[in-house]
Amino acid sequence: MAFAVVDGLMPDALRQSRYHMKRCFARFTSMGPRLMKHQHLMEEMESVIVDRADRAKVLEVSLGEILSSTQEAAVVPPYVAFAVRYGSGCFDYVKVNAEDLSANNITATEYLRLKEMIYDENWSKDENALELDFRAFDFGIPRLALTSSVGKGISYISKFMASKFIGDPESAKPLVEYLLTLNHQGENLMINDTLNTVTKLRTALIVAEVFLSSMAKDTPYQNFEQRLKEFGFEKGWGDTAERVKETMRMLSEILQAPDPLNVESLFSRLPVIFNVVIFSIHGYFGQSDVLGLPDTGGQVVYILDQVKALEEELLSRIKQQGLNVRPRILVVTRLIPDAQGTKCNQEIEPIINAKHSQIVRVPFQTEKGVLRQWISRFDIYPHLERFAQDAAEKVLELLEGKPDLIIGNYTDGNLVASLMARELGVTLGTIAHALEKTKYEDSDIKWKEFDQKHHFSCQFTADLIAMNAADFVVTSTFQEIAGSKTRPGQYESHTAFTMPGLYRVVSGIDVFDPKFNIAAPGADQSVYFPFSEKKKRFTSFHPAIEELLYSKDNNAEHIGVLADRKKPIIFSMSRIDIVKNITGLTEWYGKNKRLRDLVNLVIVGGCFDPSKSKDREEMEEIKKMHTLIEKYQLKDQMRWIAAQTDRNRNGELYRCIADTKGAFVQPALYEAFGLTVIEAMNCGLPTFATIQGGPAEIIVDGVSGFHIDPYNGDETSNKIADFFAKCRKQSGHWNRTSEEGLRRIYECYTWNIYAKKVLNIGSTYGFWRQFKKEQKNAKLRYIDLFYNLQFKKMAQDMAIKSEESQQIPPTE
Ligand code: UDP
Ligand code: LCN
Repeated sequence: MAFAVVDGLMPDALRQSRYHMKRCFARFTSMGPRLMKHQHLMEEMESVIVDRADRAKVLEVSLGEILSSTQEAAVVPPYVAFAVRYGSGCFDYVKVNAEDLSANNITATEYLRLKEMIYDENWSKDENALELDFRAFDFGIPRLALTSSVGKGISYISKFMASKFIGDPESAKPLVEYLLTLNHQGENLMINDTLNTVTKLRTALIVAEVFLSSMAKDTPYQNFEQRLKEFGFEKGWGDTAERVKETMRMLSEILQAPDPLNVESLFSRLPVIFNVVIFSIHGYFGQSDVLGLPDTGGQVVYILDQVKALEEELLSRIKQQGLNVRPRILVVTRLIPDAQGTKCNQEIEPIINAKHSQIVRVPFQTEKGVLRQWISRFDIYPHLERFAQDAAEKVLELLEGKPDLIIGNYTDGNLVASLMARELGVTLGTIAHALEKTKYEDSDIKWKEFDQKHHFSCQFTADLIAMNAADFVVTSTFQEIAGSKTRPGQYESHTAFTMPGLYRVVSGIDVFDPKFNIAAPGADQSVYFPFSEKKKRFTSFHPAIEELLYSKDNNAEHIGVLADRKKPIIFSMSRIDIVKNITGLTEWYGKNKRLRDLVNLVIVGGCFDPSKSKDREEMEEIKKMHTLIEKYQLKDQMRWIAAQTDRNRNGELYRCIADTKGAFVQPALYEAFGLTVIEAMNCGLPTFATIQGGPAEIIVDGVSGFHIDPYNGDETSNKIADFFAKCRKQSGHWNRTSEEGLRRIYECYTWNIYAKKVLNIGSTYGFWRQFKKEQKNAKLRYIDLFYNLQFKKMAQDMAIKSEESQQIPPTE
């Protein structure tokens, strides 16, 4: 606890600044009950204590410490309760009485109840209100202590397991028991029943190693398979004498004196994963002509690339394990009969450039039959339970058995994955891409305002269920888990929150839980490669790209003209929704004369006719774009191109922008990761990307690209203008930035790095869930209860309401 407010007082503050403090608190409470954010508190404090020196004195003491780390404060006169975030995932709650300045540390429950008083007094007083505490089931689960370890769960649990295997020879028994369970379609792998104790296994390993030492390193496994079987060893150790010996040595060392690195390496070699099921339910999930459609963005790109990388890595591992097994990866999504020209009405579609992976589409069944049309991701919840059942049947049929690993994507996919993993007893990984909770301010406390449109009650409930049920959570960045100094992470925002009238969460997730692992995605390098690789360039697209960028006419695909084509281009491409902030970029450009003189602006995304859009937010943004183009007279300096769905052509488009010595700009108000950022960097395009979210980690500011602040348009547009002004003066500046961007990508952001990590994680946590079986089962029983009593009912209510609203014609 960082702010121990001993026995009701802030003594230093009282002594030194009582007068100013009292005035401050009087101001905070003067407007009655309200929720105040950090910025708001600071502004009011500054307006009360006008003199700088006085202010400094007040800020030097406890109040200053509290205010500077406060995320929000619940004001319920005479009390002001502060939610103080003194570090990522670390919160304290302090309640101050504005009248006598007495102060106390309070619990999360007390804080949340005060907050509820502002919005729903009756409910906050309800002693029987549902309160959730997921951490209560984490007994015996180690917790990380250092912020720097957050997101590196696999290293930590390897250390923890290593420490558990030390000492008494039988302490490694769970590992032996686990090895005994490994099989492929009923055929034992690694060891058989004759090696069912640590002692027997240890001895057999020593004998086998001596035996293997006499062989040529490259002797194929088949040549000595029979002999190893006599010792009690089955397939799976390796494909050659050398590989088998290495794997055996790793295990021997673990049994003798375990060290975490050996534990990690051993798990990366165990033949555990052959069949994987990946859920991505909403949107149009397809391989062509789907990007740019509502709800269909980076998640689809991510999964298709992920599948290819995982399949490649699985094939290489299986070969090295000396096995002859065909891995399978099924991407399960919804079948949309009214597919709007896409292949989303096909039940099975092989994944291009993969050998053993398919998209499997399962329709949403309703009482009236199959749901034919696309529905927004926000409206999907009533269909998920039935979908999970139908999908499980289909998967079992196609795989002729259970998968070894189930991975969910986004809220809907994660919920269904958790239901299926629970049903089949399979290891579960979840991926969020973006949790909606942090995207909309106060979406929890004000959930009722959002519910009709966004159904956050269902969404946050589903998120809580999935993240708690998951054996591991894969994130693309640290920020996604635990945020930055000023902004809580997406997962972190589920630590403690309340939805008055529904439930209060005093411990939703702990960012220090070792289940969190960062594995950043890459970009397909056969599509996104540097502009300088001239021979590889997709030159056949050049005439079309020339037309797209520079033709003089306005049509259904583009509007606006680049009158001066000698200027470099600043380019952005995304779905047109509020958070992507393409309108923000257009406005910054429109306002900054210097930037307009230096460069042209090209935007790819959305469509031009708001009435053609099915997405509520997109419609608004489209209208706003037109207004801005008009307001700032951008018609001859800006080209707006409708969403582009051909990724090969898009790859070449990034490179053509690089040919103009331009830049990519990602202006989002918040971006979970930002695939376009790494696509652009892979193409050698200098990149400016939002400081809010993942891009802040991808780019090292001023080295491999630039950070921009989406909330400070003037600063941002000047930063971009400065770059281009400098490029004019220093010929090498543009190239240096481009090269540094590429260096950063090759070091940290490739699909091969990703696939290796995720498979290691899958294998290690497969054991971990067995190792911590009791806690896992207890938590799952709690989750069952929450699902059955809460989620199911909310989803049913939502179905009834949507049915009713379809029957009553809209009044507008
Ligand atoms: N994209 C596209 N055409 C468009 C807009 C976007 O092909 O008109 C692609 C883009 O290249 C990237 C993905 O969609 O691969 C968007 O991913 P990102 O992570 O940037 O954002 P998301 O849409 O997932 O929030
Ligand atoms: C969703 C997002 O919003 C992006 O930030 C990610 O890059 C994309 O998914 C892929 O994970």
